[in-house]
Amino acid sequence: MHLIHKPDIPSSEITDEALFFGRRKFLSAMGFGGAAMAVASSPLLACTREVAGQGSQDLKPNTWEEITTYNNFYEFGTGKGDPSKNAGNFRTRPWTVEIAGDVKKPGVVPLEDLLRGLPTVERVYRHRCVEAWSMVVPWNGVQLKDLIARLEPGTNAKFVEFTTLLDPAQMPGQRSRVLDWPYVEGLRMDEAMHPLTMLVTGIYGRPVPNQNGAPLRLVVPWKYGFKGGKSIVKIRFTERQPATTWNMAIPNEYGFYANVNPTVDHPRWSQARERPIGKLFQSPTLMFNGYADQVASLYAGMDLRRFY
Ligand SMILES: Nc1nc2c(c(=O)[nH]1)N[C@H]1C(S)=C(S)[C@@H](COP(=O)(O)O)O[C@H]1N2
Ligand SMILES: [Mo]
Repeated sequence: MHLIHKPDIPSSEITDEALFFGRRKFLSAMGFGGAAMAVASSPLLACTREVAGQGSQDLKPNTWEEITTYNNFYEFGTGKGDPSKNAGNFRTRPWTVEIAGDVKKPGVVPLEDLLRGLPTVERVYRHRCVEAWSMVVPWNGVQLKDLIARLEPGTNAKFVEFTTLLDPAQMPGQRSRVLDWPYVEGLRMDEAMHPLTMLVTGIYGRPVPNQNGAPLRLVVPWKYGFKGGKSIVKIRFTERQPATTWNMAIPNEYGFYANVNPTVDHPRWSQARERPIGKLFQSPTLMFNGYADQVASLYAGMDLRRFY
């Protein structure tokens, strides 16, 4: 039953995102740990848009249509079109997040209060699924590190666990046992504190659509997409590495780290190349999804064939 998680056929939908680009003007390019990162300002949305990735990569965002109709969100079905079809009535307000574990400020917090006052960012990141397809997405949200700093984890907090919603009444996929529900993901504390790691609440300046993980999801651009848990209801600080859903389901295929690595094949397919959604041709996959300059140091001394 887990064989569903595999590369599939190309999508050929290409629509026009000129409207989005028309709103923004690139002002400058600046270094962000050595990689290409451009900053633009938008008079309409009054926010700063940063583009992060390796210079050799195409960082032109996919269309709204592509980003919101080609999804993995097994709670709403295993087909790429299922989440956009089945998540329409999913209720994401009101929403609370439980803060738990080794942290100074535990409790159940309304989402608005949790994020209130944190600096918002708009980041264009490459998004690479373990199934060897990729997209470029303009995410809106906050840096996870800013929230963590406010919550004040204790010194024994070595990992952060993210638990997502369990609600079979609203999530038809949870009525089948395709995965162990709820979907859980986790990061090491230094990964969680990395400035690239985001808690996402929007895409293209609009609220994040249900199928993309409303109202709150994780985005870690140097890791395979499955690390980015959708519809988060609990954030727990812990000393032990959390048991994460795909890693528990099929440990030899899905590691805890899940760093994008073209030299470590998935046991059932190569990870050397990827299929950019909306493009005709495959492209080579880059180490850490193009974010090696920023994140390789987090894994210095680790055997990345063992810790995949
Ligand atoms: N709760 C939950 N989060 C999830 C998933 C899921 O099935 N359930 N799928 C993951 C996978 S495999 C990927 S590739 C990304 C897809 O995000 P997207 O649909 O916004 O591109 O979400 C991840 N987060
Ligand atoms: Mo994925």
